[in-house]
Amino acid sequence: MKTVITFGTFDLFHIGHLRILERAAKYGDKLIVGISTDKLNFSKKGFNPVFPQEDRRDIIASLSFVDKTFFEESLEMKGEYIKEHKADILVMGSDWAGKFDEYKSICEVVYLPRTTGISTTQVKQKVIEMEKFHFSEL
Ligand code: C2G
Repeated sequence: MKTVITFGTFDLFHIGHLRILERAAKYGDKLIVGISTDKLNFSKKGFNPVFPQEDRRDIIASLSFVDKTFFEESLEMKGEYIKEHKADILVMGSDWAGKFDEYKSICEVVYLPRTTGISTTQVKQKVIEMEKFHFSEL
């Protein structure tokens, strides 16, 4: 019985998010997802996610292959979360490659390639451009 843990903001849930969670689930028998809180996002990016943490958590928790969710309050607490949830494998996207190697002493650490051509930032930009086009047509 292997437990996989992964972390993310998962704002404006999109196909890249779905794909990494699907692939993470295949590394074990149980998938646990830490959802970055609004406060953590504000502290690391300087702005709040579009969707509040409870909504982001509920969307992830509704996926059939996600067994458990919790709020990730701090990036530095990863080791504690890994131990608390008895995770055997930490899976993260390749944008974090090498960043969590220190946890190799307590679990396996796997970085998976990101899905190309999509990100929350790109979705936001696309909506802004579509809005501009829409209003210029009026
Ligand atoms: N992801 C992906 N492909 C994309 C976009 C994202 O595989 N096109 C992956 C990221 O690599 C990450 C996960 O989806 O593993 C969640 O991405 P974000 O919501 O952007 O997460 P982030 O804000 O980077 O928070 O402790 C780490 C943080 O909680 C990660």
